[in-house]
Amino acid sequence: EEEEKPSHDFIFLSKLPDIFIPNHLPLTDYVFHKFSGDGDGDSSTTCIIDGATGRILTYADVQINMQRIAAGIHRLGIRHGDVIMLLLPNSPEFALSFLAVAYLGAVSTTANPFYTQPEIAKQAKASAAKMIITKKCLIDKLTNLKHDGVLIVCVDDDGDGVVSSTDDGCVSFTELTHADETELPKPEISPDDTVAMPYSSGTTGLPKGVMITHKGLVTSIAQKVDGENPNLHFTANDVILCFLPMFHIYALDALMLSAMRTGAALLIVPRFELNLVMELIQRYKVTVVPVAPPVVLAFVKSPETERYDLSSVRMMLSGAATLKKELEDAVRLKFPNAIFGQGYGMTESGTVAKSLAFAKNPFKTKSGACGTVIRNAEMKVVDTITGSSLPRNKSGEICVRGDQLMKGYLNDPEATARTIDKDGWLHTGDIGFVDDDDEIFIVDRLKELIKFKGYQVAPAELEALLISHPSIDDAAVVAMKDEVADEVPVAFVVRSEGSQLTEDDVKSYVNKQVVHYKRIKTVFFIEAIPKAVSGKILRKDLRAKLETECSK
Ligand code: 4UW
Repeated sequence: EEEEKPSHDFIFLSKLPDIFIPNHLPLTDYVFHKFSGDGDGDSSTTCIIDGATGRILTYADVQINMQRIAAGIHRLGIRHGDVIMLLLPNSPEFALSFLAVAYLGAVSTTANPFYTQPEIAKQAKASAAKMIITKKCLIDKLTNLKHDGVLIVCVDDDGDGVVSSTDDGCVSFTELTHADETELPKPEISPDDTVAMPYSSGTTGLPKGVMITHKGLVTSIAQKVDGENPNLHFTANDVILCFLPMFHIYALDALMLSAMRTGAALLIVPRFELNLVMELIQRYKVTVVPVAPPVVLAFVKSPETERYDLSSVRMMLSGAATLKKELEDAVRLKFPNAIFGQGYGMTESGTVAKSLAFAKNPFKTKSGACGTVIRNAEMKVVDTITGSSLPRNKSGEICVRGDQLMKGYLNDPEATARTIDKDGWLHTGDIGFVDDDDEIFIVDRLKELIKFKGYQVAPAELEALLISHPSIDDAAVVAMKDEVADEVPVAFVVRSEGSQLTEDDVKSYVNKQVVHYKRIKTVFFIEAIPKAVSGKILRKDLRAKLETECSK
């Protein structure tokens, strides 16, 4: 007997109408359109405030620097489609480099400056980076790459603009900013060219290069900040705080580029330090504070919030990880003048959802929701077993479709096909539902990904390291719940016969090879890793084991 199937998908849309998105434009033309011939922007307004030094760059400064750096990079042999790694902490140089690479039609692969030497080498090699733009204090981690012929550009640590002689074989960043922009004819760029290539493990496996195109990024920005009634209402009067890492899609797309599109000022801070951040909010009358859940916790727990004038803040947005409802309710009390809401996104898909509380004409929203699907996009929720689409209030895998999606993973068509199906739906690996008011609630994660304070930890990467140890026969890594970090990686290890390997041996072997948030917290020795016949690790069983047997 034939099963009864719904004849159509249940598709969810934004409550805001679709708009025209000029995604035929190269990214930098789109971002600075306000400041071009036919725009109404004032180029003498502030674009970037360097929180570390107080230095200010206007929109005119940023655009001329972008063009000069592009000319400088071109002069060093970089061409359309070449990959440049940005290995920089949050700084004006990060923003300028990203824009210059985009302007040239080249590709930025962004990496965490805290990565260890092997982590950097892996990404540089996989992405075939021809140049790395970095800081003096990080070049020791690049020695091998330099020997392999990768060009290293170094931002001077003193930042005084003096061209320092480069006895270390690196090009000085100042040499780029002093290049002649008239030397470079305006490069031809196609909307489908890759412009950004952050690394993400997606729903499974090792970190992969996520090819984000000009069209994709323009679409994602427009979905948030364009239109008569923008979903995320940034204006030229806003001062937007940016301590979230700019190498990650959240800050890159939803903060840096979205701020520039609207003519707002971006206050760049190298790292999150609560008192410094509150001091900056007070000094620069910050209006928008984008956060991740651990930062919300820091604000809520701090007895010192009273000592600062935080009344300028009108908007606080959280994203990148699950925010508990109690925490959201508590932080609202600390910022009574601010609208609080969430965004939900993914490296591969840009922003998926944004709270409509941030719209120019806002909607009422509920605490705990991570937003409503952005405009000019479609969302559906599918049954994880049958794949059929589900109606409101039923949980399943969240899928999204639209021009904002990545083009695919670099050199990995299989992983691309697993993530974006033949009908163009990107499968997020997140479990959630859409309620009667179009608000999305994420309730679980189907994919392997572990998120430590919103940072990605790919179990497969740690498993590969563990198995490379001569006394380890097999291993599996899963997330354990943690009060502060939300999730931490823990390992199940099968020792080889006769081995006396200890928990400390395992931890010190892995942990010196990885950035701090990938460090294994606890090791459990077991007889065998539970696996399906296909060989797939049964992570659910291990997570269940954690909750029952392993609570030590
Ligand atoms: N609630 C629960 C959330 C949430 C969440 C993300 O590291 P990635 O690949 O990417 C990000 C991107 C975050 C982001 C937030 C807001 C925004 O506007 C934007 O624009 C680009 C981006 O974190 O990790 C993706 C995974 O992180 C989880 C979820 O599992 C998702 O698939 N995640 N936001 N509000 N979980």
